[in-house]
Amino acid sequence: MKQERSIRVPAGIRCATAVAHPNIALVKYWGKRLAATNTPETASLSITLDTLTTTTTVAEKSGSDRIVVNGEAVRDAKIEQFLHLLRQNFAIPPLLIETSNNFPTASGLASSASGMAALVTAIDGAMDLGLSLEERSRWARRGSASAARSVTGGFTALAASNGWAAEPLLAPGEWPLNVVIAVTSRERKTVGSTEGMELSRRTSPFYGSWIESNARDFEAALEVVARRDFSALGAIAEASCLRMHAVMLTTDPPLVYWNAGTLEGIRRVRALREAGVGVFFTIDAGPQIKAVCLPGDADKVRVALAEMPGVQDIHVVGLGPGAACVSS
Ligand code: 2P0
Repeated sequence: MKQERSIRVPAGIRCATAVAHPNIALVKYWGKRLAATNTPETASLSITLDTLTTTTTVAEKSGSDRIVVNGEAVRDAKIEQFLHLLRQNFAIPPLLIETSNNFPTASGLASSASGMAALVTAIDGAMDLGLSLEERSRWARRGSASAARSVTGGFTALAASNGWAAEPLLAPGEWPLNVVIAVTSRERKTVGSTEGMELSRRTSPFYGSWIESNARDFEAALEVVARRDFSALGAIAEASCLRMHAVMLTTDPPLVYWNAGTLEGIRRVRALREAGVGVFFTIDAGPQIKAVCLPGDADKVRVALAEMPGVQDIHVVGLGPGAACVSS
């Protein structure tokens, strides 16, 4: 599908626009085995969402790179380092990069995942790098490990067994679920994930047992996704989420990403489940509650979370596709 670009590009200039969606890990990644290559310590399993979108246009230009995020020219160390890395491997000219999110940036809604996935995909399209899906995922991982998973759609695994490239498990339509996201704060987080997970690795007394439990959770999750067992997946996902937050809370200095709305969201999801609703929660490096549910229950979950004090926004989303170029 061709889309209008928000920037005007003269004819003959190499350019592409890509769209990517955030993903939510049900078995979490928190910690790096090798920071130099951004190789995770823990395998992860995620679902890619649909209507939350990052749109990124890349065009060659003269002079130096220019990065525009949500309409504002910025210096972005993560993107700049990533471009430096790519240029060690490919001939890439100075670029105009214009990226925008239709959801809050850097507040625990996985904007770095969709951002890096869209960026790699747009650069691949504009510069004709000819990357395979696996190569694109591996490059996205070098920029931000969770981004490797947004290159693919639906249910995705990211593990050493596939050389730390994302592996699609189920297409979005093969097990349609909904995610109700209650935004309890729009503020940018004070400690980013990269810094936070390194602090955890160095200081949390729970870090070793986190790595061990993650390996078990990942294997079990692969099996329950294959047989589409919703309640078993929920039990694994909630345990993985809470163990990751136990590591965060026992980091020095402590990483407390939750607020009062986050705790109330956990309470409400558990109450809904006791009342027979098919739902489980997960929470990332931010205060937002993500309630994964069966599509027939999405409305009940939305109402229960929307009524919570302090909720600023509610998104009800389905599972979506991997990153793709929409024009080049
Ligand atoms: C995840 N998170 O699995 C976990 C859960 C946040 C909590 O992946 O350093 O932005 O760029 O590889 O990918 C966020 O970490 O970190 C993340 P880097 P990233 O979704």
